[in-house]
Amino acid sequence: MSKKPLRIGLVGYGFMGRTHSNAYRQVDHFFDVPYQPELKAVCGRDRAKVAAFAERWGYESAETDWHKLVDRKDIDVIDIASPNDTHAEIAIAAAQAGKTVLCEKPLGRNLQESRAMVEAAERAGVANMVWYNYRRVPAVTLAKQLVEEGRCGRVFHYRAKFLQDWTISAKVPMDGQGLWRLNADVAGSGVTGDLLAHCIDTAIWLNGPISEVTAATETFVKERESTLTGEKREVKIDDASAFLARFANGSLATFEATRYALGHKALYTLELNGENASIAWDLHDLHRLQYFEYSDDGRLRGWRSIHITEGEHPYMKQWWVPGLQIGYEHTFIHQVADLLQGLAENKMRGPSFRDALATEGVVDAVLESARTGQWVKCKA
Ligand code: SOE
Repeated sequence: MSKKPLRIGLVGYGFMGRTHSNAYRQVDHFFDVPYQPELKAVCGRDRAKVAAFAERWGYESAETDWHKLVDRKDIDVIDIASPNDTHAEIAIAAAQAGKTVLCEKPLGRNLQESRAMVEAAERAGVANMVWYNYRRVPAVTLAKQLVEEGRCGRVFHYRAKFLQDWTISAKVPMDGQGLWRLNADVAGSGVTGDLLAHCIDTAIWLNGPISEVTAATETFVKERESTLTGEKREVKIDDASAFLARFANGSLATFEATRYALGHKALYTLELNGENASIAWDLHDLHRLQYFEYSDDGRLRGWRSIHITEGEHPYMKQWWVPGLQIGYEHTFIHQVADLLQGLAENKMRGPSFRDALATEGVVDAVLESARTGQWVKCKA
């Protein structure tokens, strides 16, 4: 039976453009989805690069002006995978044009942009989703199921960190592909919006709203050369960010992110400690979930290291046979599978723009607290 097409218009051909494109191409090989994604067009500023990307990934056409993409009648979904300073304008125009809007994280560069995006999507009544992909690591989805089943009981602690080391050298320039993350005008913030946003999204999903924070940030390298002008520019992003938080459920949390933790490339770890059970996960070992339950027979009680490859585990029935693991790119495929199912049932799976706004509220509070040295209440 032929499936209904879902015609995709992607903006951006960098790292995230590749992860999304791969997901659209792979999803129906593994998941029994109600729509068939059709790669209609990819849009980017550099004509030669966007044409090469279209050719490689099988997009039917390439555009260099996103306005044209949004105006096209043969496109159902605008997927924004371009740098953060483009998110709000494109998302708002796409919503007004009645498209389904997907956006890479973070939602906007700041709370104001993010609020405008939520308002535009909700006013237009269009389906929307943000690519916080780590929710869909099967081990993390299992953690969510365990929490929802009430296995942990009252939660006392949440702990998360996201450590990288790629900007330690003062010679790393800013601006241009990938390096726009070091320019606050483009990115909005540094590791708070880029890395801690992931930790915050998962934390809220697993443990509920965060009510207040107290934070410290640091910029270790104060000037970097711009690849665009060749001149030195002041670095205005936070290179490192750490905060304490209180959740609405009364639990206490610590969060840390940096790009200066030598030896760590993408060490995202999380841990939740409840009165009956604890859960821990590590992106460098993403196919395992660590679980400790007090009700186990005392003689055998200890941390279980669960290899998440069984058919009973979230998403895993669709993949290989037990014992064989999957990886990073699959999280995006899972997100597309959930997107297609949600659209068919008119019941979108999160994170929605509004869910992502809650994360932006925490990011904003962290940055304000780092500036003022005060505890700050989170508001979205
Ligand atoms: C930064 O290096 C980065 O690519 C983030 O922008 C992504 O969101 C994260 O998943 C991996 O690291």
